[in-house]
Amino acid sequence: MLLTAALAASLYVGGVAAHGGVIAYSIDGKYYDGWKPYNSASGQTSIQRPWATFDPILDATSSTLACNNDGLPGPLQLTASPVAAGSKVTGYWNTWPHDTGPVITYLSQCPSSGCTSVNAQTAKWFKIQEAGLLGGTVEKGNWAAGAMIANNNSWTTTIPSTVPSGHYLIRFETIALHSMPAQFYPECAQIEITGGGSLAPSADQLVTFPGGYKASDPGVTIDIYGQAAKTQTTYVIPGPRLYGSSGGSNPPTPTTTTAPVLCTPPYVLQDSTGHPKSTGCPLDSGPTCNLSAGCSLDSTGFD
Ligand SMILES: *[C@@H]1O[C@H](CO)[C@@H](O)[C@H](O)[C@H]1NC(C)=O
Ligand SMILES: *[C@@H]1O[C@H](CO)[C@@H](O)[C@H](O)[C@H]1NC(C)=O
Ligand SMILES: [Cu+2]
Repeated sequence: MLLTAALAASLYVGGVAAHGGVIAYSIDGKYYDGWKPYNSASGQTSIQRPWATFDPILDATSSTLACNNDGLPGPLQLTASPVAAGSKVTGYWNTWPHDTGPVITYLSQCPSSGCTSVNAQTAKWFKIQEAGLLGGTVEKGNWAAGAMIANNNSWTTTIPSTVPSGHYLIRFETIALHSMPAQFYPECAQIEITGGGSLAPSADQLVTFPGGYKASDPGVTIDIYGQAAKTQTTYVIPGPRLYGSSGGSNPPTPTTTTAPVLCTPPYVLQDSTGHPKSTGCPLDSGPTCNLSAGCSLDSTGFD
């Protein structure tokens, strides 16, 4: 009986090994175990919000996109505290199989009573770090997810020293682009930031999940095996403009410039942060839109 159970368990783990998520954190050198999706929920204590399965989310507008399924507070939910503003927070993934795609980190501020009462699906998130295509072409280049794998399946984000002190959810996400539709892997943890600054995110830097991404976002629809991917050297990371991108502590991600492209309605040209470009994209004239050059299907632009 025991042998059978052990064998079944090992087969099961093998079956889910192609996916996963953030399984642990370290914050300023202190290590925190994550939630264990395949263990009983009973008695589990973690700073991480519970999640149920290693499977990816395949819909950019899924109700579970904020903190995975179900992302509700655990019965014995913990919060990492204090986390000094400016701290380095590392997320550790299981042995990660998907080396094509971005890695993105968000924060969401909770009330002063803490995050445990907060429904992640209605929380407002801002992006504190993002990395996508680091070099080369979409088809064969180096992606942030590959760098994460190379770095012990881990990704380190610095809490901006400018964010106001308080309770936050921190959301690490990688999006795998090796198959279509794109695969979303978000997990969240609760932290309390101390010694922060006074730069609140602006309204255009805040999104909800679902809401922050669209199925039609170029960073979601991208075909890494298509003809355009052979020469394309840019990737539009989905989501809002980076927090503090005009003066925060995180240096802005280097942007690569592309030649102006004219887009016809209902297409608009987006910049590298997914916002409509204010110039170079007349809505009432121009040739057929070149989707591979960064045009998006949303005539109203982001938001
Ligand atoms: C690599 O990651 C594991 C967690 O998956 C962690 O326990 C270990 O300390 C890390 N190794 C280094 C050298 O950071
Ligand atoms: C579309 O844009 C891509 C990237 O800028 C470019 O390589 C390609 O030649 C363009 N295609 C057309 C038909 O203009
Ligand atoms: Cu997978």
